[in-house]
Amino acid sequence: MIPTWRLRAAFARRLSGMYGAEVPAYTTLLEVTGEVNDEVARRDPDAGRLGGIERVAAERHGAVRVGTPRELRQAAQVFAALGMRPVGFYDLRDAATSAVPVVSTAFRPVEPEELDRNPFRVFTSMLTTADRRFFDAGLQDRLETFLDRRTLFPPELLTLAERAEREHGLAPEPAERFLTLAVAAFELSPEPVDRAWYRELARISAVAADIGGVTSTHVNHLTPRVLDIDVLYRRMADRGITMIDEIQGPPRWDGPDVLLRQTSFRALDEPRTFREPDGSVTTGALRVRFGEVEARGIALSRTGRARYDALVTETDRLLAAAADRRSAREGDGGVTTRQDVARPLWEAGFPRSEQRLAAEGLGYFTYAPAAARPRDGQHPPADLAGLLEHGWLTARPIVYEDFLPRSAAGIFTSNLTGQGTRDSARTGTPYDEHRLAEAVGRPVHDPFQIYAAQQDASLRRALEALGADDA
Ligand code: OOG
Ligand code: NI
Repeated sequence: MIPTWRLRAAFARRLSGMYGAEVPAYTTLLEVTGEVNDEVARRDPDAGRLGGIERVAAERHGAVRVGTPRELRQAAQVFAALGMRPVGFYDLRDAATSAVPVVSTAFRPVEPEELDRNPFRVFTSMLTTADRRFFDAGLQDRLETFLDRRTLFPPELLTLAERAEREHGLAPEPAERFLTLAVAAFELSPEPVDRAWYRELARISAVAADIGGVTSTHVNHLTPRVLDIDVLYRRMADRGITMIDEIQGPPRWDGPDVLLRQTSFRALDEPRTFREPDGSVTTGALRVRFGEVEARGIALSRTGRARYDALVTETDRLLAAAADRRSAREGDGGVTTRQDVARPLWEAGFPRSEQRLAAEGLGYFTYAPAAARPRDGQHPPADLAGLLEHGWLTARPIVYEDFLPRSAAGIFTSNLTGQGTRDSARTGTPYDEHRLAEAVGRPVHDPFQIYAAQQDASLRRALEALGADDA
């Protein structure tokens, strides 16, 4: 029997192999990422603090896009076979910087020991075909008819996936078949693309064309995890690969790494065949797939996240003001980068140490009784801040395992050709995690609850142990 986690690890490995063969720049990215991770592991004794080196070396996330609730449910079934559950709700339609007609969730393991074994996650987006800001009734109808006719996941794959979920694994032979079919479902199809249909959708949104303009789906990027994303960014440039303008997420600063920092290189032209309106088949190119890399930090509580969001808003405001001043002076002076603006704001407005982050309840940690505390007859204080400060407890950060909607929107748009159109005068279809859960046909987990449950369980155990010692 091959257990769930081994299926997941094998799937992630094979998908990565397939993607590397299809997108050579991804292989370069993996090489540079491996180099940087080895260097950090050698120079920094604490490198494994946010996940062991082996976990980090194998760690990837992917992104896929589907068209309908039926397809989303089927994708959920394939991921369930791999021990990956839908976590979090992301609405990318309203982001100020983008017009992307999708709602999303991320499939990932939720148990700490499963994350340690292999944390593979897939950011999964579904086209919102009923959203009138993007599609009128006639186009919605044609789009749904097109999507209802295609099969992304063959019945044999779904049957094997159901069995794997039910039995928590598969015997070697069906496991092999399952993995082959699952990887193939996310491969770029050689099937000719209907030129007129693709173009019609692309006028509205490149993402709509990428999802609804073709008869299959494909993984559109895979993302390794790097331990020093600033070094990686420079080194990719040295290798001649153009990255997007900035690293998204928190700035590099002299304080704890939190949440998620990401950057990517632009989609590359890939040869594709097209069916022309006159029926002939021609070759051309599409740019849909790209590479991304990320650095992960500490998971933030709701309060911590609110603090983070406020810092982002303030950074935006100062950046816009700086741009206004620049244009008033007609472009003299240097460019102000987001990182430069953000850093002092963080220094003034965010805890400088992990201990403060924990004591103020802004980040998630697991707690354990400190081994080294002298038995000096003192009683442990009642509050967490006191327990940490006086050395009764040690705090170990919990890694942020999820995504950031703004970076996700940035990743989508940085890789689109053309802005697309969104009729903002019309109203969109309301969507929230409940509607998404209905579409997926499975509960969508709240990421904050997952982190909080892990933290609270460890704290309870630690306090019990201290209490027992004290008695
Ligand atoms: C997904 C973009 C989101 C991330 O890392 O935030 C994402 C997509 O392009 O389909 O992968
Ligand atoms: Ni991504």
